[in-house]
Parts: sequence; C-alpha cells; structure tokens
Amino acid sequence: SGCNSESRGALVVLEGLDRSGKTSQSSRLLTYLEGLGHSVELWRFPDRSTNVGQMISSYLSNKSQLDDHTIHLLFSANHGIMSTWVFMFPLSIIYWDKNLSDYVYKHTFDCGWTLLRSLMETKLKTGTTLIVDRYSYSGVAFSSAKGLGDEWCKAPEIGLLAPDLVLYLDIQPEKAAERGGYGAEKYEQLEFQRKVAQCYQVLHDASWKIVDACQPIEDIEKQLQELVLECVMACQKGKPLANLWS
Ligand code: FDM
Repeated sequence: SGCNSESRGALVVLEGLDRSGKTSQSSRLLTYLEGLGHSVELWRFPDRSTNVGQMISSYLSNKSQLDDHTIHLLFSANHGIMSTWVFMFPLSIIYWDKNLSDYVYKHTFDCGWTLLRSLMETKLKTGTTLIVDRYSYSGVAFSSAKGLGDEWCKAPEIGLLAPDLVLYLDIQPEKAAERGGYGAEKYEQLEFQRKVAQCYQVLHDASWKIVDACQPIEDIEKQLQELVLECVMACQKGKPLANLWS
C-alpha cells in the first residue's frame, strides 16, 4: 500500500454541478481506499466550519448579500489566498509539525494559501491520498458563470497544487434539478447551473475524467474506483506534482 516514504499520495478532486453526486461518491471512495489499506483523507470546499466558511454559508442560504467579487475572494480565502494570520506563526513550525498545521487548518482559522499548499504537499509526500470534494475549478466555474473574467477568478489561486486527477460528474442541469434537495441554496437555479456547466467545459485539461453521473450509483462508484486506483499507482511510482493555473 501507499505508506513507504518514497511513494506519495494522490490529489484527487471531484467536481460537478450541484446534486451531481460528488459528496456521496467522495465518501464511497474514502471507504474504498481505506479498505485497501491506504492512508487517505476526505476534504471539502467550502469548509463551512471556519469563520469565513460561515460567511459563505450565510451567503449561500440567502441570509446575506455580497458583491460577486467579494464572495469569490471569500471562497478563495477559504481555500486560496494568503491571509495575514499566517505571519503570526513561525512558518517553520507549520512545516515541521503536520499535526499542528492540521489542527490549525481544521479547527482555528481559514486556511491561507501558503498553509494549504504546504499542508497538501506534506500530506501527499507522507503518502496520504487526498479526496477533495470541490476545489479551485468550482471557484472559477461558479464565479465566471456570473460574468467575472476567468483570469481574474484564477488569479488568487495560482500556485496551489494541481490535482493528479479531476473526476467530473457529468449531469444535465435539468436532470440535477429533479434530484432531492434541489433549490435550497442560492446557486441551485436551473438557468444558473446551465451557465456553470458551460464554464466547467472550458476548464477541462488532461487530468480530467468525465463520468456520466446519471448511471446507477454503484456503476459510477466502480468507474471512479478504477480511475482513482490507476492514479494512486501512478503517484506511488513518482508522478511529479504540478501547480494549478500555470
Ligand atoms: N462554490 C464552491 C463556489 O461558488 N466557489 C468555490 O470556490 C467553491 C469551492 O458553493 F454551489 C459553490 C458551489 C456550490 C456552493 O457547495 C456550495 P457545496 O458543495 O454544495 O457545499
């Protein structure tokens, strides 16, 4: 399995429209890889447990109004840009002690760019695979669907780690709208999700695999397992890490 010091973990991201099944499939992948004896963690963005995460949550549930640029930068602060508090800690400690950085990340603060980058890198290099439910692509797709420029949307997150594999759960916006729980949050509007789907399309690169999200849930699960296992093997064999948006 993936625990010797020479092999690194994989950075696997799930993306897709709201109600495409990302969250269920991410936790199934977690169980699957754990079952195979891999070291693996499940992360998700937005992380609603932090201070900024609560502002995002209140925006998404229509309890507060924010300008499009402002909410984009809040999402970025939740997973992207360097926030000032980073300077309050000796960075060396954050680098050395992954338990401390873990704690800081999960329980105390919104994660700054430097911290997220180094935390992810530490995890991967010590052999842990990360399954991430939404990442920078959501940030760009949802904000550019409102009319903000792609390059402006990417700018705060240039230099974060690029995923080894992006699993795009492909669903027609009309089909997603028929699924349970749809419409509860601000972005769950058919017209808007159609635009988001178009914006996702221009973000595809070689790391993307498009999976039909309308298949039976177990069939999707099987396909994702195969893709992830192949990626985990490649990373164990030393596939190099790359930067996002470069
Ligand atoms: N979302 C998510 C963004 O607009 N930008 C981002 O950077 C991220 C990570 O937040 F509609 C949007 C996408 C979605 C909403 O996501 C909440 P979850 O997965 O439903 O919690």
